[in-house]
Amino acid sequence: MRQHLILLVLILSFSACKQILPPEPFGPIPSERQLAWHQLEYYMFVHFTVNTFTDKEWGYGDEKESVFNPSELDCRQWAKVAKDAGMKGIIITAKHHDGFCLWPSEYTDHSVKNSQWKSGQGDVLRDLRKACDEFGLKMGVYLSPWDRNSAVYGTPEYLVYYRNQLRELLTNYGDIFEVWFDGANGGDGYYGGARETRRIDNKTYYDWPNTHKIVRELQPAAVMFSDAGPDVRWVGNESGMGSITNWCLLRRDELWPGGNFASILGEGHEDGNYWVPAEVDVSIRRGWFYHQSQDSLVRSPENLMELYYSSVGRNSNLLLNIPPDRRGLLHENDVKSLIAFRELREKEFANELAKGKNAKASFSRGKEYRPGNTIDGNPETFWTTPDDQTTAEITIDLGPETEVNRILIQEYIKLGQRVKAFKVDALVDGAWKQVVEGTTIGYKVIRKFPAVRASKIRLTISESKACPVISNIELYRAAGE
Ligand code: FUL
Repeated sequence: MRQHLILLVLILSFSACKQILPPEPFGPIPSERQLAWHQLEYYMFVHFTVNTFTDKEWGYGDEKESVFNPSELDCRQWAKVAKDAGMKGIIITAKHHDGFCLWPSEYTDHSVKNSQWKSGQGDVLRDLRKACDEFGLKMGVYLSPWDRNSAVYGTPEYLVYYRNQLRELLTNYGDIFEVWFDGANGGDGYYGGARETRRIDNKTYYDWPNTHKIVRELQPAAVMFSDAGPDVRWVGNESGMGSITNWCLLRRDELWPGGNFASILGEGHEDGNYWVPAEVDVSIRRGWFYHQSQDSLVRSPENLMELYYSSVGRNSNLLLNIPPDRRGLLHENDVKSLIAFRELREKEFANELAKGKNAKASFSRGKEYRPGNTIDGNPETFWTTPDDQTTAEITIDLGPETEVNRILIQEYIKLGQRVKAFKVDALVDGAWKQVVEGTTIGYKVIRKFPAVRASKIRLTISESKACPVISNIELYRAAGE
């Protein structure tokens, strides 16, 4: 009996030794807060302030507080729409460049507390917090560094003011998932009555590292956005276009908010030494703020679907701006379009075709890392190859010929972003036909191709920085070509 036991222990420890280890992470990897952010994918931007009532995009800073007077402001409506639209959170312009605060800041009179709205007793941030909690949404804040109202803007004293406001926002309104630091900076403004032009050196003036410390201290789970991160970067345009080649990596120390880096930010840096993924911010209308003249110029559901492919489909998150109108409500036209976009998206990705099928690979690291892990619906399992194998193919056998025209691919980014080039082929009438050519993958890519009747789909990783680690592949037949 004792001998049997010893034998069993020996066998067990032998097989434990044989267990093949996963690859080591390669290059920079996302932090926990960045991983959580990636999974949000799609959330709402809300631009709302005095501009809504003055019909401007950038307020000068001399607007009377009394102009802010929404007749039916209802953050519940915003949150309900966001939820119904399939969004995961809301980021609000707590303060835009005009300096007007949507919360009753202790540090200025230029806020809702001196407006007509709710006789100065209102607090948009408080209302939004409640609404986000009710609908299970995350909440984020935009606090414009440029302040055209503040008399001290341009002096060191302004930093104290700015940081005090940041502390208020990060202390009094529950959990914040993202803090949005805009890059627009300096120029003419009211500045407490000076009415002049003030220029600042955006590389040094804001002393960003010390502001970042406040966010880490008060909201350790929040990511910080700016042109240059530190956690999330701007995509470099406001038209909704993620870059096809998109590294979640950046040589962050070479960049700063407001610098002239738009052309770099789409692709990121292949050799970046920090994980700083891209966020696509874009408005459902021409302007960021509400203008009645744009009521008929709301993006159509089909156009929003294109934005989805060029953002989420290109390894970026989508921050879609829906500006409340003068009532303080999201306009009917915007709501209609958003909800129809959700329906379109659901239809587009209704029938996943790869799950439960058979997958084979040219190389595999061992059974824990088998090719089937890419189609098991579990984001924590993945297919990978031996360490020295940086090219490989994985083929999904669809069984009977099946029409396909979309592919979704995800790397297991906890181990870094690795793939530099890939292609997709379909086996049509016994011959391989290339349907997609791609570069990077990252958290997620979704690619369209003309519908084919295929019995097999093959993904070839043709270039990778280290052995490829793929967690998910999905195939769809969306309506249309
Ligand atoms: C820009 C700002 O100047 C716009 O007004 C808007 O807030 C946009 C999201 O960022 O830099």
